[in-house]
Amino acid sequence: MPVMVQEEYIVSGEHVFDTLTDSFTSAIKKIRFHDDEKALKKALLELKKSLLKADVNHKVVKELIIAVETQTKAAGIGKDQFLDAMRQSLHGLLDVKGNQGFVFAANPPTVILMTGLQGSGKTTTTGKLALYLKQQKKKKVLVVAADLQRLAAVEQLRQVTAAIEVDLYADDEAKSPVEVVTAALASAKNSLYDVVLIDTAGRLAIDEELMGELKEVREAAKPNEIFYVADSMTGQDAVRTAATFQEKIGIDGVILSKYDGDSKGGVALGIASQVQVPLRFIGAGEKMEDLEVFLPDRIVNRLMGLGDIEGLAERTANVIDEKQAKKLTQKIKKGKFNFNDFLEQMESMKKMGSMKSLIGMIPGMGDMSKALKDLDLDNSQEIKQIKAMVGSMTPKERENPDLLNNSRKQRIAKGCGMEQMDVNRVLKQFKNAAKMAKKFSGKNGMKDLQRMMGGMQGGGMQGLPR
Ligand SMILES: Nc1nc2c(ncn2[C@@H]2O[C@H](COP(=O)(O)OP(=O)(O)OP(=O)(O)O)[C@@H](O)[C@H]2O)c(=O)[nH]1
Ligand SMILES: [Mg+2]
Repeated sequence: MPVMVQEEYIVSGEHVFDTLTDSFTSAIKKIRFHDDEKALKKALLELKKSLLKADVNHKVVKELIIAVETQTKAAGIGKDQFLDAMRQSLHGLLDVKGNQGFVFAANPPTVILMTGLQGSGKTTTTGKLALYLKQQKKKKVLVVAADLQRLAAVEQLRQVTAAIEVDLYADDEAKSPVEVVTAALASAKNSLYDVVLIDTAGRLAIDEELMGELKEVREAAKPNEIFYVADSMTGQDAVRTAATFQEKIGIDGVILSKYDGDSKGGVALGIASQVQVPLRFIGAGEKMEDLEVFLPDRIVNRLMGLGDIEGLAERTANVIDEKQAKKLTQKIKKGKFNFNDFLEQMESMKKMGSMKSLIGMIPGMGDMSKALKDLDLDNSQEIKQIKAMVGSMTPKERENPDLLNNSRKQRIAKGCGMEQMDVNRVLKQFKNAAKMAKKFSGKNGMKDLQRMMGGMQGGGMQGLPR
């Protein structure tokens, strides 16, 4: 019996595992019939190629392919069996013994040593982690500037921590990182900090002298955990250096930075399976908000194109104000969504970090995220035009789009340097969007969205498709 391959089932989850997810699509499309050994072989070959292209280590690829083949055959060849086998094999690779996310020590402060090669993203990630702990976990965080190697390092950290309003311990006179760390910890205990994050100096390559320094800092700080920040753009090199750090000083978790770049998905699989240290967070952007907890389940789901509710929830929770969202729904219902609301929405979207990674997490929206890949809220032509138009409106016109008659439109067009025709077009689009929104504000539309946004604040997921 033919097995139909539903295209929409395999959405390409842009974001983290672009290449890998594409590989699923092409591989699975090739399996059309039960017991079609040839189709399975082709699918496996395709998968193998894509995994290698995604920079997954060849030994890991081999293991994965054998596991998928054996399991698919045992269950009877078919699309679903293939997907199940894939899911389980990926889990097998990503599930590593150890802590997940951030783990607090029984007796505060929880001390974390941030390590990694030069330029891997330690300082940026330290800031991101501090913001995460402050916003999502409501913790009092102290960041320690223990990089005395690079001249501007302390100043960089000063700017990072100032921007997110987190305390910094720095001492420009200090002679050694050990001195800074010792004093910082004493002060952290006195001032009852929950978490201390220590940013250390980078290493160009694994070098004995700096490794020695790191060991001294480790002795002085007695950290609860050592995090290794790996630049995912460096592919297999990241896996190798992580393994060396693990061997020389011992690491408890890996944070993958720069996952938004051209990094290939394989590095996550490589670190988990080859270094056997759990991935804890993923940094996917230069903004301080661009940090996500790494959960194997979440990544596997995203790989399989099922979306990522938890990741979405985490990001939206600190941006969307429930009351504000309710007010907005009311307005939309009454057809009163105006230009001020529009501008407000744009601002809160920007706060969420990059739109594309957010969209990719919504179930079934993976494909959309590809289309939106280049949508840049600051530089989109459309949004620029609307903003320019709104800038030329009087406060009354902003409140009430219906006021806009011909002569007002003419004035606005002049004010923002657009043709009246364009003003008409943009206005029409805006009205259509408001109409659509009104439609969705019915029983099952906006309400679900609202519940989704609201429910996320308390971490609840009521009413959401799983
Ligand atoms: N796109 C992107 N850029 C990042 C990310 N994380 C860090 N960066 C950038 O990478 C560069 C280096 O980051 P740093 O945080 O200074 O790296 P570091 O490891 O502290 O560097 P050293 O202190 O010199 O060892 C900066 O330009 C960051 O903005 C990320 O997740 N995405
Ligand atoms: Mg640094």
